[in-house]
Order: sequence, then structure tokens, then C-alpha cells
Amino acid sequence: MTSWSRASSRRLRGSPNAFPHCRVIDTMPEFPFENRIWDPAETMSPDERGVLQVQRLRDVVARVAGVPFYREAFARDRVSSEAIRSLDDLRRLPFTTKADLREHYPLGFLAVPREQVARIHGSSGTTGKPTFVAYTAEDLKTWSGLCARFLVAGGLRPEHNVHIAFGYGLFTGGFGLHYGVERVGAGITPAAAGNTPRQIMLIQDLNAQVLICTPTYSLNIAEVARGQGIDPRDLPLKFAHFGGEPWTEDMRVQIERELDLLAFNNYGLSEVIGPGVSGECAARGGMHIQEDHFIVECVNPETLEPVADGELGELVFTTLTKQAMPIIRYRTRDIASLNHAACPCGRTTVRMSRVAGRTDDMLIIRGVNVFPSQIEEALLRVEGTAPHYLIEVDRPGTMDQVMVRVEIREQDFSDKMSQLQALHDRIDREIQSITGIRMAVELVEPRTLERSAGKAVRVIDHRREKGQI
Ligand code: DLL
Repeated sequence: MTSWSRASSRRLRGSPNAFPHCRVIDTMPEFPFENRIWDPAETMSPDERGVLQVQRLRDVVARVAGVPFYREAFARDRVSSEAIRSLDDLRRLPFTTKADLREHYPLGFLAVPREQVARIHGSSGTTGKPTFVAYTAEDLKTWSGLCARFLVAGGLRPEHNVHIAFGYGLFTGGFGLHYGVERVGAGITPAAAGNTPRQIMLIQDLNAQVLICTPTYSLNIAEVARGQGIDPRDLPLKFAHFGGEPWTEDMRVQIERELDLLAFNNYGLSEVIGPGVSGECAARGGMHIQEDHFIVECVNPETLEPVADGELGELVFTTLTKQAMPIIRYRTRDIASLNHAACPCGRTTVRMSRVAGRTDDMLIIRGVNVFPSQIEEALLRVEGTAPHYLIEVDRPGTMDQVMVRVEIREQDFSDKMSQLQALHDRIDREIQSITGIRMAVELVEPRTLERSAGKAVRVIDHRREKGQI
């Protein structure tokens, strides 16, 4: 018996009436809460799921055959839906990139008549125009179900009050999570982004036990609460579901300590569906990818060859069930690793690691590759710094120069020169030990770096403005 089937055949506890369609798998007594599974597809045998994936892959290839980009690519590579016999045939299909989507702006990848589109979302890009993504009514149902899966895996229950501080708009975070929470049956405060003092009032007065936003925004909430004389640990929050931007394990520890809650990571991107691509279970050992809806590949971004389990590579997704705008082998530019080992929660899906960075936010400093997350890791190792930082890169002459501006925490702010110098030197050493290169470090006063209500801006690269890269 494989370990997944062992896990899923363990004692199943009866589900309470309030949660009729959830299965409970009692495999890990040390889980901090009951291990509920929203959808039986999450514990399907990998063989059974493989058969379903091939069938769905064949269907999606047939569905996109009318999209001009794929029609041309399939004709060029001489592939068609009939050519898909096993999952290995996926490699015969073309990759899709963000540039391809931009070239077919606004809705050139639509695979259904426009009148079947029930909703449009979009992701903002550096070019000023968003990349639009479309959903049919059926897609919206699929999407809310996928969000419900990871929310329940991370402790959401129908009796919870949920505070959503994601932007409601073209961004997929607000509406995506909103309908996922609604599907689970919990109560929602759709607070949307911004006005942090008001968010704190709503969390307190409406007794929110669950917070949904970007991880950095939760620290902003904690900071503003402290400024108002409220201990953030006294807020009613018990769980948080964070996504939308990279964060580190050290940051999870800090958030959990500051807000006294359990924080879960979830991942997704608009082009694939939005949030709901993957999320953590109570074991918190990676994010389960919803493989009955998406096929994931992890490839070397240069050779495009697959990398082994545990090795970092670029994630590539193929949507299997989307109707309005399916996408084949979408190159996410997100760098992470995959883990096919069994998870104690009983879900049989592959897990992805945290996103280490994006191929396009990887900085090349004097020839060395550096991700902003490495700098964050260095800062969080040094007690007395807040995870508010800004990396400025410039090339005044021929040499790249990096300045890392770091905010000191209010409670540690000290005007003793010798203490500040010691803090500065520790940061300097940690950054050099993690990234291998020397960067200038400037300590700045608490609350001087700009806060974002959504995704944090971590890097300003003046070399780009000057056309040097
Ligand atoms: O950020 C979708 C989302 C919203 C996911 C809310 C989770 C929660 P986009 O705006 O298209 O969609 O940005 C997608 O954000 O390619 C990653 O680089 C990054 N990202 C999203 N979630 C995570 C995460 C949404 N948990 C891009 N960890 C992706 C690291 C993440 N990066």
C-alpha cells in the first residue's frame, strides 16, 4: 500500500452537519486543528488523477485549437488533441509567455464567444496596460471551489468571520478569495485595501478571526495598531491566509508572533486563474497544487528542461478545466521547487515550495544573481530591524552599486551611535553571508519607507530607467 493510500484510508471522523461535504482525515494528532478535506479530488490516487489529467489535457488542446496563437503553434509543431496520449505528450506543446498575452491584447486568447464571458480580471504590468483574463460562469464556480479547498485546508470554518483586505477590482485577490470564503459558508467583511486604522476598527468591532491579505500588509496592520496603543496580539485574529507576493519563513515567524495567529501561504496568478492554484494544509510543508485542474512543470529557465524534485526551477502551468481562457504551458517566471512525497494530511497532490523569487526580479549585481527574498532573509535574522526595506540599484560608472535601506523597529530605535553601528554591521555581515556580495546599508527611522496596501515594492533599479539593463 502506498503511503498516500495509507494516509487516506485512516479513520475518517464523521463530519459535523455545518460542514456536510467535508471529509476529516485524522492522520496527524499534532495538527493544530481538525484536518478537513473540502473536495475528494484532493485525495484521489495519483494514478487515477493521471488518467483524468490526460483526458482533460486532450480536451483543453481541442478547446484552444480555435485561438489564433495556439492554432498557429499547433500547426507549426504538428500537434493536435489526438496526439495527446500520455502526460509525456505535454512536452510536445508550445510554451506561452506574458509577451504572447501582451501581443494579443486585449482578449486574443479568448476560447469562447465574448457573450459567454462572465467576468474579466487583469494583472498590472510594467507596460501600463493590464493583461486581461476572462472567466465564464462555470470558471467562476471552479475558481471559488479551488479557493475553498486551500482555505479549509488552512483552518477556515463556516462559523468564522473573515476580514478581506485585498483590493477588489481587476486584481484577482479580492474577488477570488471573497467567493472562496463565501463557498465555505463563512461570514465576510469585504474591507478591501487601504485605510489601515479603519481596518483595525473593523477587525476589532466585527470580531474577525481570519485575515486575508498580503503578508506585508499584516505587518502594517500590526504596526498601525501598536501606534494606536492597541497590542496587535489582542486583536481577535486566529488564522491568516496570505498570498500575492513572496515572503519568507522568518517573516511567518515574525507575523505569527506579532499578531498571535496561524499564518498560511497560498499562491496563484491571474493568467492561470488567480488565487487557488495552490495552498498550504495544516502540515505547512509546501503548497498543494490543485493538480486535477492544473498540470505543473518545474523547468530550468534557460534550457527549459525539467529539474528534479527539490531543485529550484521556473514553474510552468497548463490549465485543464478553464473554459474562457485556457492557457498551455504558461511560463510564470516564479522560481520554486516541487515535492512529490506524500503529505501527512492525506492530500495526494504535489507540493510547491515558497516562491524564492521571480526570474524577472532577480537582480544581477556585478554578475551575481540576487533575489530580494535573500535580503529579506538576512534582515529577519537580525533582531531589531523591521521587514520594511527598499533595495536601490544603480550603475553610476561601470560598477553596480546597491543600497539597502532598512527601517529600524520603533521599540528598538535608539539614538546611541554605538548600538546603531553594531546593528548596521550585523546587517552588513548577514547580507554578505547570504548573497555573497557587499551592499551599502542605510538604517532609516521607523515608518519612513512607503507602505503598500497590496504588494510591497522592494526594488528600484535605476539601471533600467537609464537603459543600462
Ligand atoms: O497575486 C493572485 C493572488 C492573489 C494569489 C491573492 C494569492 C493571493 P497576480 O497579481 O497576477 O495574481 O500576481 C501573480 O504574484 O506570479 C507570484 O510572483 C506572486 N505571488 C502570488 N502568490 C504568491 C505567494 C495574484 N504565495 C504573481 N508567494 C505570481 C510568492 C506569490 N509569490
